Amino acid sequence: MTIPPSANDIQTRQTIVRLLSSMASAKEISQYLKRFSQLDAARFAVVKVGGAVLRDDLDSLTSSLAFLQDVGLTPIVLHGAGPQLDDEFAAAGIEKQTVNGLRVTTPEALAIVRRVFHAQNLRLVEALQRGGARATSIVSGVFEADFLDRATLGLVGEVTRVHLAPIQASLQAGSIPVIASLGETTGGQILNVNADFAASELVQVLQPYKIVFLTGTGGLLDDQGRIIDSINLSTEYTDLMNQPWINGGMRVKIQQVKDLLDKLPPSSSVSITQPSELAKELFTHKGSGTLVRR
Ligand code: X2W
Repeated sequence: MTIPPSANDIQTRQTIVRLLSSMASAKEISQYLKRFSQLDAARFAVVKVGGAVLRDDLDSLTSSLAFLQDVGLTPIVLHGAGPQLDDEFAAAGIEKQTVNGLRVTTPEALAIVRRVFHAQNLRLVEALQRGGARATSIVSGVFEADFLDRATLGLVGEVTRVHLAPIQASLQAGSIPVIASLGETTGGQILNVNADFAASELVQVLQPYKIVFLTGTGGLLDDQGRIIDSINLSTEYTDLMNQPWINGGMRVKIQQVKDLLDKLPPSSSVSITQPSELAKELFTHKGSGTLVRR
């Protein structure tokens, strides 16, 4: 197989070839590489990284993303910071309050949200740079937002417009855009935006070839705690949502993925996996984690 010229370090090339050939045939991997390389950079992949992944799996995440850059591909990364916010709220003695999974955000809480998002963003960018990758920190300028429900949720935003210029600039420089899910109103008020919602808005604008959610669990789990390979929403959605073993978090996730896929072309799919499986998900027919189709 041919590795694009950006993988110019012999050792990196050898590692890549070894890693890939252990997952699937060279022919299979080459097909995907070729397909991805022909796409416009902004159409390759949006990877949403949950805060739990940043906390528990930063090394795998960093090497998986750097690996993509080694083979000449630049994913667009959007991250959350949920568990880190929980910790900081607890440390500040602020009680966590959520409505439908969204964090009620007072002005005092927003100060923490901004600080934590900046810190987590920088943590990932610096880890990528230490791992030899190029990465650009983007904590503002992408998500224009409006108050979602000011009376109930306070300083929480829903995205009204996505500005691609900062992302395009990063991609043109061959640098991985690492985006925090903070929004800003036209009046300049910063708002806390749920990272899955922000990812969904970004994906609707970009319509990338691959949409990947990296989570701590590495996929959606069945009643035995095993990862479900694939879900076809058109035939399985109602049945799945009626299962007693589907827990609250998973119900919300399935609902969010369905809402997202409903707004995308019928051929679209969403992959839910873990960082160490990202290359397998992207470059093999079998994939990894859970593939959700419409
Ligand atoms: C989220 C933003 C962080 C997030 C929050 O405050 O927790 C709202 O709920 P994960 O790690 O991707 O869940 N915002 C409004 O979504 O992070």
